[in-house]
Amino acid sequence: MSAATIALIGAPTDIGAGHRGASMGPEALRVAGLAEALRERGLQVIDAGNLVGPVNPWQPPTEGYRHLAEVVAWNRAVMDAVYGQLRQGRLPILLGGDHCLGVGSITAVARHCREAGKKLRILWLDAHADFNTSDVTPSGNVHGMPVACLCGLGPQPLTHLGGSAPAIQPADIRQIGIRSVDQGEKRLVKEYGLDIYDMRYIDEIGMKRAMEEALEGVDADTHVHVSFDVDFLDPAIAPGVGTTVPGGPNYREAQLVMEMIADTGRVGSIDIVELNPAFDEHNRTGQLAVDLVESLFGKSTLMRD
Ligand code: HAR
Ligand code: MN
Ligand code: MN
Ligand code: MN
Repeated sequence: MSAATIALIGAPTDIGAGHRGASMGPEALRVAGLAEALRERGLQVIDAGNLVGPVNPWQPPTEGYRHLAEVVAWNRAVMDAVYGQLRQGRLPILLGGDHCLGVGSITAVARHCREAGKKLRILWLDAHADFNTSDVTPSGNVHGMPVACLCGLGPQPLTHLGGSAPAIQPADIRQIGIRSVDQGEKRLVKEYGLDIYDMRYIDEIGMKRAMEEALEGVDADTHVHVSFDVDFLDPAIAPGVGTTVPGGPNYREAQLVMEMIADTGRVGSIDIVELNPAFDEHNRTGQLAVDLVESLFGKSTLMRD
């Protein structure tokens, strides 16, 4: 387990989402005791507070995007903050906010990996592939587009957020828990060759084997980034998201995912996104997210070492 100090970075916005309320995610995670739970595990945690950015103007799409200028502003702030923490040797946890922020977060992580000579493995835990473009998006919501943007497909200010594009290669990423992909998006993920462990595959081979495959090749030179979209979880256990999709991982499957990632000892950065307290029940989804992130840092039922 990495002994790096953890830095919590709040990004209170729903600028890329189709429902309001993910802007309350950072505070819900704090109220659920994220920092305290990690400290209890013996980890050093600093809370860097919240980033600031434009308010949500709640406008319809223009040229295929909703709020593109505001999305770019938030992502710049996220990229700078995440990169700043990585540079200081800390392990950033981005508290979203909606998943459009994955562009800024992962652009920063990719730069850090290039500079440190590390391989990057992104584990994208989500119900959605988030590989839409302005041509195929059914909504214009940029939270459905971050993986495409990171792979160089999207509006120039997002694809080139870090200066050059693409920020990552499709081979850097494994998507787990996927069960909602739009028509045009399906064509694109095939074309780009994304490695997707969808729910059908998980049903057939089981979560253990799926995760073994998703983690294959992770070694001492790998920086693992976990982009945890809370809608990854089955809505029966995690109602507090804007875009629930039935048929997600249950409690034990989700724990196993986190435990197996923890076992690599290579987690270097995390996003917790799409938590939406406006849809939650007494912050139970926030508490579950904290519980799962504890497992990502090695909490498990029994001592295994
Ligand atoms: N695929 C749909 C769209 O692009 C819904 C995307 C929802 N995305 C998230 N993040 N909640 O994964 O509009
Ligand atoms: Mn997502
Ligand atoms: Mn999602
Ligand atoms: Mn690192």
